[in-house]
Amino acid sequence: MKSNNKTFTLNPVIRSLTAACAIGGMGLAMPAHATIVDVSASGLGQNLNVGGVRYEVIKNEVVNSPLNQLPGAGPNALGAPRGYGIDNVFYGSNQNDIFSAVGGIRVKSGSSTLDSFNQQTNTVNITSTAAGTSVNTVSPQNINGINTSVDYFMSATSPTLRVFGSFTNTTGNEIIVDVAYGSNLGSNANTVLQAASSGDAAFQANDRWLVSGDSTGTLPSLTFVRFGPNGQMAYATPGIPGVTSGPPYFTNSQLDYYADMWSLTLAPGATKNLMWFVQFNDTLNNALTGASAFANRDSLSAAGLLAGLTLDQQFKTANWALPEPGSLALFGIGALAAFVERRKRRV
Ligand SMILES: [Ca+2]
Ligand SMILES: [Ca+2]
Ligand SMILES: [Ca+2]
Repeated sequence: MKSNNKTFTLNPVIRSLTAACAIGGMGLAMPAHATIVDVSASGLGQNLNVGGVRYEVIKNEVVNSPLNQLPGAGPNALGAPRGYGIDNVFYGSNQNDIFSAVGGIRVKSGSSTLDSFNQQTNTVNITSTAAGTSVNTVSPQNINGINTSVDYFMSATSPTLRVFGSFTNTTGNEIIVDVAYGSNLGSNANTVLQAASSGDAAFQANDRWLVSGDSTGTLPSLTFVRFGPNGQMAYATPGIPGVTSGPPYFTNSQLDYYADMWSLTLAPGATKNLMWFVQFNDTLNNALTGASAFANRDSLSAAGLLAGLTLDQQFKTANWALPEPGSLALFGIGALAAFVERRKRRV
């Protein structure tokens, strides 16, 4: 399967599926480039090269530490099953693996345990456009009453990954949902916090993004984008790259953990989303230049990083605030705003 200038590596089962579609011919109503692919834990996973980044072995049950060590998640990998995510990421001239899996979440509602998200039916939907490649949930996982999905968008125009989690309360009661997101970095004991959005290289809870690096210069700089201006912040950050983390969250002292925790209050039937980004850069300077894309939702839109998201999805994203009134046109809703204004005047 070829699409634009991106390379797909599909496992054999999917290759035959794709071939069957092609043989099926023009009558098929399948959207261009959309493919349902296998992400079963026992399968080979999916490999994608997009935007200069290689995302490798995307499948269920690959995300482990640090999320498996958080309170309520069980003591270790044996007691707490792994979750869906991207096992290996490669970027830049040095092709070392950047993570021990990234892009996974754990979810807890009420007094339940903090459970790993895995793709139900062991499938995701891969769609490619000029903007990038989407890897989307096909069937949400019901985690203790919360229908949960995790979608990725890999930009074709910058080395940037978007992770988009969606949470819908399927119960008849208001629920408080805890979401844990993070990764164990491949920079290990050499992890350093290089920069943060506040302009220093020190962590505060209101730093919207962090840049981590590798003191040996081997691995790229990683920009972890946590939330937008006026968006909902994490209520706890058990793991900060380059800052020693340990008790009460973790047994051992670690420099290479990134972990944020979010709390969402969901009315019956309500949906809220959380959106994070990871950007890969060869140098700290490039990371700082690249961070301008994360200034606000307008800059995200201009950088093509909201591609594929509906307005409804954008409006329900708790950690990125609604666009400023002056920028509504950028989101294609100027007409809607005018309509709302007219209604207001009529009342
Ligand atoms: Ca890995
Ligand atoms: Ca590590
Ligand atoms: Ca700071």
